[in-house]
Amino acid sequence: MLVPTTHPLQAGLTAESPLISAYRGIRPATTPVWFMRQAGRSLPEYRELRVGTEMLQACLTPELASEITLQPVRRHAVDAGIFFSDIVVPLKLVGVDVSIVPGRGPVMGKAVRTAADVAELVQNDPAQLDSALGPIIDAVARTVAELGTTPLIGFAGAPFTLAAYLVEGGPSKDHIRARTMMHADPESWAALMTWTAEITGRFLRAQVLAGASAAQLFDSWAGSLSPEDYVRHVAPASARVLDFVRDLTFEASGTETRVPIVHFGVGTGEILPQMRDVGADVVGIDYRTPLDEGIRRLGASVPVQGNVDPAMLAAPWNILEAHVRDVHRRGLDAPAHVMNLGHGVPPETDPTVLTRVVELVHSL
Ligand code: 1CP
Repeated sequence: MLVPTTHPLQAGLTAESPLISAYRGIRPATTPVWFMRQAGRSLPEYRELRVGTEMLQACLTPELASEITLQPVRRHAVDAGIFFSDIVVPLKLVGVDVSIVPGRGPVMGKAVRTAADVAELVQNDPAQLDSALGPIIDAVARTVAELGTTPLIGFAGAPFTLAAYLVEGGPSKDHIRARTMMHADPESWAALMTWTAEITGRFLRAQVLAGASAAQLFDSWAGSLSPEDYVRHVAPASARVLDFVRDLTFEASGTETRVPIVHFGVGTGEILPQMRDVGADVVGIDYRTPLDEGIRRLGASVPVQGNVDPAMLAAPWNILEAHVRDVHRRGLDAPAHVMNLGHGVPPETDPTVLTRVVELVHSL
């Protein structure tokens, strides 16, 4: 499906940006950099805007979501915006009782624990999401109009990470109940994975159609899975999510291309090749795996993103600087490298440090 000419990739605005070039495996002159959770509590201008508005309400208010997405791009001069939203937004939009509790994260009104719970949930037709995505499409369209030549990254949560919240009822450490359902009731598990893929895939597709130049799939909690469980019980659903964006093609600089797909999870050093194999172009590596080691595990042929340790952001500058230089050096083993953190920006981070990291990376 060829999409309209106004898309930033098709308009020639973002196709040759450092970020999109790197995601395509072409090393740009300067290393692109952005930060997971760059929008959010580390920014005083974000905290100010959010006063009196609940998190999910902010996500569904296009002017707010757009402004919050733009704040870190203006302040830090990062190479990409990441759409301000949350992985549970599509669940909310199909009527799942979910809220985001400050300081905690997504909490469900009712956990999905039994076969009957799953059967009830999946009765909810994923196709009805399409008519509820208006605020997301509006927010993305406004944002890309402001971003110009800076690409916007759209994102979605992978089925396993979403199921970890649905089954546990909220944040959990080892996602034990979700991993038990996978083995104790594989049929319900498969039904839950399929339904979740349909929901989250639609959310991702809408962002790409509305103007996102890249797509990142967050399987944040996949690191709690063995490689065997990942491949058997999770990977097919993640691949299904990516089918929702794989068929969208853009004519950029005379060639037909699709949006690059990035796949990231925390503690996933043991399943990096499996995460690429679901159909990712770029693999995000968390801070636990040295970047060059991650690149080696991926066969040295895959562009990578990562992996500054978020804990270093609060260390003295000379220590942080040495660490960023070290990550940059290790990243030279890949065809291309996008600098990022190994996970999200801690809320207490001094934002001037992030700006300084961007300046450093661009100077390397
Ligand atoms: O009150 C607040 O300010 C809420 C904090 C917050 C924010 C700013 C939450 C709750 N979500 C978000 C935005 C968000 N969520 C973004 C926006 C853009 C950016 O990165 O700048 C993104 C990409 C997400 C995605 C997300 N939500 C993930 C995947 C990325 C990751 O960090 O691993 C996950 C796991 C969530 C769930 C979630 N939402 C919020 C929290 C605190 C959590 C994690 C809870 C837990 O530990 O289980």
